[in-house]
Amino acid sequence: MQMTFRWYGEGNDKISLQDIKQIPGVTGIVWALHDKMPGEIWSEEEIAKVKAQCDEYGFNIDVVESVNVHDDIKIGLPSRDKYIENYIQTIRNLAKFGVKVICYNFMPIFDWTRSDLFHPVGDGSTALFYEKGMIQDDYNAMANYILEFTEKYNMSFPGWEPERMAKLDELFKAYEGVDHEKLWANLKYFLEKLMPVCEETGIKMAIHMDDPPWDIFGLPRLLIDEPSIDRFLKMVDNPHNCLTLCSGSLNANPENNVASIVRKHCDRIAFAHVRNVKHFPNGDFSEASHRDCDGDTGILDILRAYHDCGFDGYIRPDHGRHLWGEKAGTVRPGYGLYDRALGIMYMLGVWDTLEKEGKK
Ligand SMILES: [Mn+2]
Repeated sequence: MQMTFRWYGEGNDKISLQDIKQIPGVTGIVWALHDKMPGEIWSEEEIAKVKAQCDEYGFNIDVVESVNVHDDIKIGLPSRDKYIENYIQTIRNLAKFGVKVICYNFMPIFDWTRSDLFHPVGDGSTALFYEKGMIQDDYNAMANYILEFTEKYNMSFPGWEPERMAKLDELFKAYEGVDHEKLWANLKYFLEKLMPVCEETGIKMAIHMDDPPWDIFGLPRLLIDEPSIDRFLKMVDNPHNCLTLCSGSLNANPENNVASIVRKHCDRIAFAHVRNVKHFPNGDFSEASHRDCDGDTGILDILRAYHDCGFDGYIRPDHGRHLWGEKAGTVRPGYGLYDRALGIMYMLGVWDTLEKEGKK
């Protein structure tokens, strides 16, 4: 496996490449052009700039997270073909700079969804939190909470572009009639158009799991469990149609066994997100440290599964807690420096042990 670290870019992330360089074992930066709206072409000049910044520290830019998919593609409007053309051009441009994996998601309207971004864990740290009772019928309350946060701290979150969020009611109207089957069909249409250029450039499209893995606010969600992953891979059965297997997203539903999905589909996992989740009896959940016993995700089983399968794809710690003075305004929610660095050391500790044991 190849260890990576997500970075939001110069001027958009308080963490520097110099900081990341000091975490042992990181070879690649997971990056994106975060000022791009879904549907816009990423130009060669813009990509070259990030490549030069990462080159300076000896990091590869093999993995992009994310090239966001325009709503018209998810809704299946006639205008989708134009946006798919743009997406294909972006794939070609990225391939010229050595990019190998594109992580994306196909969630309608909202990206990951939480009710509290800085919830006390109990030891002085904070973490992302999902209160089930708060994410039911009223999408405006949840959206306002996130948008007030991003405005107050002058931050933007991927998938939460203020331009899109300003038109929430309109967006919900546009998605009327897009049920699960329609959304599956639109995803298939999108991927089938992309596969020839993926074959030509070698780029793998790696869909991220839906987070949380169930319908919210009446919007359908597709990548939610093992049967839906089976369906997705079979629907477009091409080695360039891959997964970003996100352990934390899937395990928000405690019925999901992530390690068993790894064993079943390891050859189609291009990118692994490792995140730990702690469940509460009422259905709420909190994100937790990467240490196995701090959550319910089965981090050790998952790492062992990847190791047993000889996984040689990309991996990264996913969301971490906010530690040691990291708080709202100083850190991107879930993307502080310290807990993700600790997560890497934990994962490498497990991995190195498995490697050593395997050689005995
Ligand atoms: Mn993830």
